[in-house]
Amino acid sequence: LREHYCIIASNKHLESTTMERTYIMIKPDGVQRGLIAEILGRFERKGLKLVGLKSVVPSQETAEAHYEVHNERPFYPGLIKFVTSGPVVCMAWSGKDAITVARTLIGSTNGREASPGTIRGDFGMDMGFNMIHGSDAAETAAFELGLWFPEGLMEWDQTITAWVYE
Ligand code: D4T
Repeated sequence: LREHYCIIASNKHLESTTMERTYIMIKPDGVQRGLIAEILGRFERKGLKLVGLKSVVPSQETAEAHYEVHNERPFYPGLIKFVTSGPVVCMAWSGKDAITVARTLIGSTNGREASPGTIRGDFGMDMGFNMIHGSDAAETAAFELGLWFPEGLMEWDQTITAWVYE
């Protein structure tokens, strides 16, 4: 029993070191197309924990900061115009390897190439209207969560966690 307990204790320790938070955003096309519940439900059913949720019309400044890495690219002006054109849904999800898990749920950038079963693969047909954003690395997740949720995120215990992670 003692040995078993130690394994559980050490697994828990290991898991806590890989817990991540990621910034996910349903873009204006996803909102306009009525896909909020469909998209949010996929993250929820997967077992990720919701630690931030709101809807805003992004300001020019926030959109430019978010996409700063692309500011030399030809599609940048159109991208900023698009993302500031109406409401987006800002979400923060937490879980083990949450950044990669979310990117897998989302699928490749271009919906025509994204695998069926992914959000973009199931609902998207183009690059510019790809419905959703997900942080691509730990550093970008930290930056984006701070940018979109300056008020901070929710801390709460989700009772299903014991049935999601072994
Ligand atoms: P995001 O960042 O929105 O999760 O998408 P990706 O990580 O899958 O793709 P990205 O950073 O390369 O592109 C950001 C954003 O710009 C749009 N885009 C991209 C575009 O309109 N035309 C293009 O040629 C590219 C490469 C789509 C997503």
